[in-house]
Amino acid sequence: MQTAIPCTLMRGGTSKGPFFLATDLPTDRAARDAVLLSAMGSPDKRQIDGVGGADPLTSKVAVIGPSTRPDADVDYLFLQVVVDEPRVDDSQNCGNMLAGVGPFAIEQGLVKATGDITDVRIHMVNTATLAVAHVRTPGGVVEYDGDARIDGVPGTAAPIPIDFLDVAGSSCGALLPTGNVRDVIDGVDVTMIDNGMPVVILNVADFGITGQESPEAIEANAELCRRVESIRVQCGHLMKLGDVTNKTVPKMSLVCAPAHGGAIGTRTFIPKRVHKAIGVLGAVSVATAAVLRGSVAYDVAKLANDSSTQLLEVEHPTGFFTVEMEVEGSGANLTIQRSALLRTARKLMRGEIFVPARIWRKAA
Ligand code: NQM
Repeated sequence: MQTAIPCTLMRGGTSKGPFFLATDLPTDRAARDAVLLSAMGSPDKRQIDGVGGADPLTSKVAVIGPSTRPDADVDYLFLQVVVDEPRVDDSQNCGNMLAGVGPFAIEQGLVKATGDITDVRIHMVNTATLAVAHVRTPGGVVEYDGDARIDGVPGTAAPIPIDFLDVAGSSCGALLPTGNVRDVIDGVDVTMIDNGMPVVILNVADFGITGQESPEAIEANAELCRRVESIRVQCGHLMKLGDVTNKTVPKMSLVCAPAHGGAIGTRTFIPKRVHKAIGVLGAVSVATAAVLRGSVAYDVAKLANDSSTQLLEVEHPTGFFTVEMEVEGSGANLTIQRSALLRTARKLMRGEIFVPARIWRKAA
């Protein structure tokens, strides 16, 4: 016997995974996690007995419900289902899956379409922060087709611009969790920053690479990975994230001067595997560090100007990620007025996921 759970499989930005209504999952956390592990096929590096895609970027789940906050339309809880461990992690947000939240919420009747563009105010539960997604809804119906292109996704789709309203210090309590623009860990200069995602910025030169290597080549460099992880665990405490040995934050972004006409080059550990591109909020944090005078990123970044509004192209292994930033002040006194970016999403499948009834019964 198996239990059927309604769900919609969506691509959100450069990620993919099932979207559930909160009411369709067990309310108890351990029970919910057991159901999701079974649905995705974890732990197993191939996730052969589930719908997970055997990669951190395709082993993601979004849980959506009516907002528990008066200033938002819906709640969005992001869950990272660890591919090869029996673990579901809610310690980070995901700005890619976020792109699917507006369309899903409208199609599920949680938000009413209003005119050609429907603004969906999203309470991102993981970080208690707000985003506004602008979803195309001509004739009251979500439009997926369009001419927006994002690196890492073939073809084009309808644009979903997203504004982040208050993400500075989302997980660490402050944009600069240590109060410093720069610290030294294991003899290496680092910038610890959280503008939507806790990220530790490192200079590639301190690790003997150029920053143009493939993710696979970097992952194969065992000594580099060991050094990065040692710094990460120490930074976790300093960033007020506690023991991060088993957490997916902070991310570790090794930065270099741009090589393809952008503002800064990156190779980002998320945190054990190297991202094939860069996470959305990870890119926002890196872009913020790039305009932060005195930071490790500022050292290598090439900014078009020093105005308070910047369009920054963050280079990554498969292209560019464009972040729009509006800032005030500088150095440790920098404040963020606005961060915005463009994503696309696509509904791929709607139906039911089946989990063994014994798992659901244990959950119920
Ligand atoms: O940073 C990968 C991704 C992400 C997260 C990761 C994300 C973000 O590419 O907001 O989108 O950093 O684990 O989906």
